[in-house]
Amino acid sequence: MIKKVLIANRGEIALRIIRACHELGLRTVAVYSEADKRSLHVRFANEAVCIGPASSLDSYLKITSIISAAELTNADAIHPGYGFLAENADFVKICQDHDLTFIGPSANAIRNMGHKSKAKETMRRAGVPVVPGSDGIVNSIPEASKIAAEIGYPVMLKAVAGGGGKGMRLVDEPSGLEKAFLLASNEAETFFNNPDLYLEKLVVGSRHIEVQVIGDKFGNIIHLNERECSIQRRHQKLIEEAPSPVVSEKLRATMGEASVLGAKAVDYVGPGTIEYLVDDKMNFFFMEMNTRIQVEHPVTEQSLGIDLIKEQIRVASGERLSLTVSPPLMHSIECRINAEDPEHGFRPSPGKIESLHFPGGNGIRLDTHIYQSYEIPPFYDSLVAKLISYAQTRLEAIEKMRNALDEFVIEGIKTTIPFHQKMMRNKDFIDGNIDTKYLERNDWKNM
Ligand code: MV4
Repeated sequence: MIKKVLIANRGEIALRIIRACHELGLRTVAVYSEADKRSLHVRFANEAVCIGPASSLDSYLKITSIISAAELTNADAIHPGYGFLAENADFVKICQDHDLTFIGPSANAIRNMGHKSKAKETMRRAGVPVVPGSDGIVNSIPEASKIAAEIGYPVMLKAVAGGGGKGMRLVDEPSGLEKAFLLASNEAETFFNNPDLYLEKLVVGSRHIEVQVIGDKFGNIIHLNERECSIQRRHQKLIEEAPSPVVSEKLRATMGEASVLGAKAVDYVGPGTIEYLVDDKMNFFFMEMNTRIQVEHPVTEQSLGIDLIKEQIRVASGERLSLTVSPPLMHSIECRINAEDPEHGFRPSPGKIESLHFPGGNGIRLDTHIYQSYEIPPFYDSLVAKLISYAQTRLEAIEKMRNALDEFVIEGIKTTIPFHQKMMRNKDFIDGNIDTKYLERNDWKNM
């Protein structure tokens, strides 16, 4: 039984988790860096412990400080949120060694899905469609060129320790392979301390569609439909929605069933996401599995009328799944409001919020940690708010989002609100004609 939860995170997700804990009657402990002492997660948790200076490496990523804070406050569980330690298998083991319940999947599941070519092999064996490519690591340039010739160009070289686009290279023809291999391998070594690469065929005209799954400790695993996440910029999602405007009931069932098989293959516990590339013929291919609660979980929640964080805590404490598979009830859209200047290449724009007005009304949800006179520190992620709309139809959800963005006032910093105001009036977005390259091909200012 969990009684007191330490939240090893900051910002909007720390608040989101604190609220869910309090609804469940659980006590909460916030941890914070010196830069976050005026943050709302510190005020709204029952207790708060300062764990170090501003730098993430010395605070939110510092395992010894977080474990000490949990022991000092007698917490019995740790919720990692997303980012930071959420997908660190060593951290899960250390929690277990200290009799702390890690609110998330097993260390094994995290490790298995963190190695991208092992993850792909696990999924392939479970019956999940994967992109044709190498069986595991490609050890040399000659081996890579042999496999590339077999499957046909263009191909992608990807880092096994990668994810999110780093250490990834597109190769159009045989002459480009050697250079791409060396560059990708070097980048992988620099970013992940692991130069190993795998190779696969390029999937063209693709959308990013992901399936939410959730499992309990009794081996029950269900899927909770898909999210469309194709509006991205440099591998950063900007808009997500549920359901996808292009997924039929039949495809939803097929992708859902495949995702459950994949999650079962790693005895998955808690909420997780299976990411797919979906090509122009609606073939879907496994890309990676995220073994955490994701930023965009609210669109699934608002589409189904559920609370994923509460369910995550319940299954971590050993309860049976209480959710069931059901078709989307509502359409929900999320706009990520970042402290960035979209007029200048989305460069970071931290600083003091001088004036603030929140939108509201029927079908609007706002997950945020900001308040008037709050100072956004420059050390962390630029996400300052998630604006979520939900309605019976996609068009109504877009209309509600448009109004909410127009009402939203944040002065003192630049935000991505003007970008979203444009997108919600863009014909291609309204028609659902979007793919992962949309923002590369189109300058948002001219849309
Ligand atoms: C691909 C691909 C096309 N073909 N793999 C990007 C991040 C990483 N998770 C995998 N990524 C891709 N892998 C094959 N075989 C295109 C991408 C990709 C992408 C995927 C999802 C969302 C946005 C993207 C932007 C550029 C490339």
